[in-house]
Formats: sequence, structure tokens, C-alpha cells
Amino acid sequence: MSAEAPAPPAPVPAAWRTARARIGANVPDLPCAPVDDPADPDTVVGEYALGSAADVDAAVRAAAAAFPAWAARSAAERAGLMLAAADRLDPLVATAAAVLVAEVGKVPAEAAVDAGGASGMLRRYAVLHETADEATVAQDGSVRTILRHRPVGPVAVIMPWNSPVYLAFGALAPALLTGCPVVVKPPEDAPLALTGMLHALADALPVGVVNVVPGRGPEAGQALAGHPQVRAVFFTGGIETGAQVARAAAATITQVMLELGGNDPALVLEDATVGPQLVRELVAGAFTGSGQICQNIKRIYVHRRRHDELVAGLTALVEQLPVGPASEPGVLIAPLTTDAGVRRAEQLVASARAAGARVVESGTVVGDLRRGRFVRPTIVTELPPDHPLVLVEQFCPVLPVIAVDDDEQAIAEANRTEFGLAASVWSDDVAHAEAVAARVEAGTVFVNVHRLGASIEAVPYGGVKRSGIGRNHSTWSLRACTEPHATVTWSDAASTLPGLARWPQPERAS
Ligand code: TXE
Repeated sequence: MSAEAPAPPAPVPAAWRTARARIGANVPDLPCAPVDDPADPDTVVGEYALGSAADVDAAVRAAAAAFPAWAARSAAERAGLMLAAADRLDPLVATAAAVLVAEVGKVPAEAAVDAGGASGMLRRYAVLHETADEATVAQDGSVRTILRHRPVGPVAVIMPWNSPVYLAFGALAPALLTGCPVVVKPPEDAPLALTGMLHALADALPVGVVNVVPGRGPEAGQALAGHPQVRAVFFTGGIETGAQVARAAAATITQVMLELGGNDPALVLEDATVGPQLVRELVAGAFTGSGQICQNIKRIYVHRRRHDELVAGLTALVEQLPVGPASEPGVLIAPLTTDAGVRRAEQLVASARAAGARVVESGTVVGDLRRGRFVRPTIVTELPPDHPLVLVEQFCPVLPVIAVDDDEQAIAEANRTEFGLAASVWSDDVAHAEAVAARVEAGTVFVNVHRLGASIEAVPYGGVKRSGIGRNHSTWSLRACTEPHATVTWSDAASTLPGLARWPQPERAS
């Protein structure tokens, strides 16, 4: 460990200040890099181990060694261990949430949901143990088929900083249930809460079932994605990094599940009532997480007849949003987590202004914004529909609102980007909204809602086009960590399966 890391402030307790690697039963002593506070980047809140390719290799070997015994248990047994582990994690959730406030910069209510994902995901997947162990037996004439779903083997989990605990446990819980040990690479910008929870999880399960290697993406992440003994990679992050992960995995013919960015459109149709409820939903959908959630509303297309009243409503509500450090009571717009995010926000806003757009930077300031990575909540109108603020994932609280002439134009604009994670359609006429929704290119299209939690477990979650590959949630997640395994038994192949006649009969023994 680096001996003289500066003393961090109160919110991060001593036991959580260093994100250490966990390789099997070992907690190696590795060099570390600092983690800062987005509300005051001069303040160091902790440090994370700089895992190397050799550390990743050791962790994957530990996972591979644990695989046979873990896979040999029934899913019901694994579920029992996961439920016991969830009970051990529950008392840590409040501390993990406080750590997330310090390292991600997110507000306490959102940090609580993120941290609660640890025990929540273990429980959510544990109840699916019968599905995980399901074997289907079919008899077709003289042929009997048994179809099982066998665990693939060690699973790599590489996650971003925006919801580190929730996303990582959402990926590892189905892997554990199906019999796959995991190696997790936490994000360098927010490694502390996740790593703390993973050590507690590792303590609750057999050695080697949960391994952690904090470190930089291009080193530890890349080594993990390309490791020959990793059998599946679960990745959430940016498109370019996702492509690098897929390339590394391709070299070893390893399956990938990629949840990449979203640039979710909200289509407000002519027959939508633009009242307080609609405005409130759109603001919550766009500004949760200060705009740094994959499923935020990132662009609004509104029928020209509704445009002015919608913009007036949005602008008035956004003006009320408290902007400040997440530790200040009542704050809704907290700092962005990364410097890169702030730079991108500033460039997009400057470019929108230069393009002649109307830019209203707003919010109500709470506390001191001078030191942190703050971006005021901003509504941008009169913007060309092909402006970068519309076409890229802005990942900040800057929301473009674009007028359209009719449904056709709204659908065409919604579909013109390379993204397709989620979308929403807003109308008083549900049948009309659903007809429009069917034509929007996205993994999920919501009607009259577009917020976290709106995507229920029963439906597959993931994106089309460059928003990703694969789906998660409930059984889709289980299938992503398993391979179909078929046993096919013929009781009378010689007489019912053609093709044997051209082969000679063995000489009969005289
Ligand atoms: O993600 P990265 P970043 C989008 C969003 C954001 C952009 C970049 O637009 O601004 O992506 O965010 C690890 N091999 N989303 O920089 O770089 C890295 O260490 C293997 C959308 O945080 O994709 C981290 O653990 N791994 C998204 C993880 O990948 C590598 C959420 C994600 O980092 C690696 C977050 C490599 N070569 C960002 N390089 C969403 N869908 O919600 C980095 N990593």
C-alpha cells in the first residue's frame, strides 16, 4: 500500500478507504492510486490497488480452481449461500451508500439505491434457483433429449463508476447462482464502496468464488477481458471501451454481454397533456444522477404545438432544482464524477451556443460550487437536430428539446442516432403511444414513464445498435452465464436414422 496517502474526510471510514485486491483467500499488498471527491477534487477520499495483468491472471486461476466445486452444488444450495451472504451485507449498506456519496458524488437517496443493490441483487437472483437448475426432457419417437444449462466457467465483470455496486452485483448475482465464479474489476473513479462489498461477499462464500482486482482499465480491465480462462465477460461502460473489450474477448472466443451507452429519446406527441405531471416525470427522467445514468432521457422531441408550453414548464421546474455537493441536504443535482464529463459538458454547451441555440443554465445553488465538478442543469432549445448535443451521449444535466412537425419526424429523429437502449413516448392516447413506440429502435420503449425502476424484471433489458449486445434481467441474465448442454439418446438409431446402409457390415465371426 502507499504508506502516506493523505487523511481522507469523515464520510469514508478507515476500513473502506483502500480498495484492495482479493485473489482467492489472498489480499495482496499492491501499489495504489488515489480516489478523489467530485465535490472537491483536491480532497482524497481513498485509494485503490493498481492490479496488474499478473494479478488478474492469479485471480482468474483462483476462480477457475473454485469452479468445479461451485458448479457441482445445486442451484438451491448456491441460492442458500447467496441469501446468507445478503444477510451479512445488509448491515454494510448504509456505510457503502455514504462511501458512494464521497467517491461518485451522488446524492444520498441515489447512493442508497446503488448500495442496496448488493444484497438486493443476491436476493433477486437467489429466488430463480429452480429456473437455473431447470432441465427439459423431451421424447420424440425413439429419441430422448435432455437439455440442461451448464455454467460457462469463470465470469469477468467490468463495471463503470456511475452505479458501481448496483451494476456489478446485477451482473455477478446471476453468475454465482448458475455456478460461475467471478472476477470483478471495479471502476477506478469509484472503486471503494463496490470493493468493500465484494470483500464481504467473498468472506461469505467458498474461497475463489468471488475475486476482485481493482486497477486501471487498459491494464487490469484489458487483461481480464482477454484472459483465456474467462468464459464470459459482462461489461457496462462506453462504446469505444466496449469495442476494445469485445476485441480482447474475441481472441479467446469468449462471449460478451455489453451494456453500452444510451441516448434515450422522449417523444412528446401532439395529444399529450403538458401538465405538471408530465413535466415532473421528464425532469426526473432526465436529471437523476445529474444526467449520468445510461437510461436517462437525453433528448426530447416534442410536437411543435406543445413545444412552447413544455419548454416553459421544464425551464420553470429546472430552475428550482438544488445544485450543490451531495452532502448538502436537499441537493438534486450533484457534481459530475469525472473531469472528462465536465469537459464534455462544457464543450457541448459552448458548441450549442455557437450554433445559435437558446441555452438556459439554471438550478438553485446550494453550497459552494467553485471547487467541484459542477454543471448546472441546463435546457437547450432551437438547436439543429444533428448537433452533437443531440447525437452523442452527453452524460451530464444538459437536456436538448427539439420541436417536430408530426409523429413521422419524431420517429425518424429518435432513430437517427447509433444508440438504442431505451426510449419513451408520451400521449393521452395509450393506443397511439404504443403504435409509435413499436417503431422506435430501442431495447425498451416506455409509455408515459421513463425513470429508473420503470423497466420491470420480467422484461429483457439491454440495447440495440451500438448500445450493446445481449440482454439482462431475470432468466435472460441466467442464460447469459450458461451454455445449453444437450444429451441426445437414440434407442434404435440403426433402424430409424438413415445413412448407415452405405457403411459395410462388419465381417461376421465364423
Ligand atoms: O467508461 P469506460 P467511462 C459512457 C458515458 C461515459 C463514457 C465513458 O458516455 O462518458 O461511457 O465512461 C474499464 N479494457 N458510459 O470512462 O472507459 C474501466 O476501468 C477493459 C455509459 O467510465 O467504458 C471501467 O471499469 N476494461 C455507461 C469500465 O471499463 C476497460 C456507464 C468502464 O469504463 C478498458 C458509464 C479496456 N481497454 C459510461 N478501458 C452506461 N451504459 O451506463 C477501461 N476499462
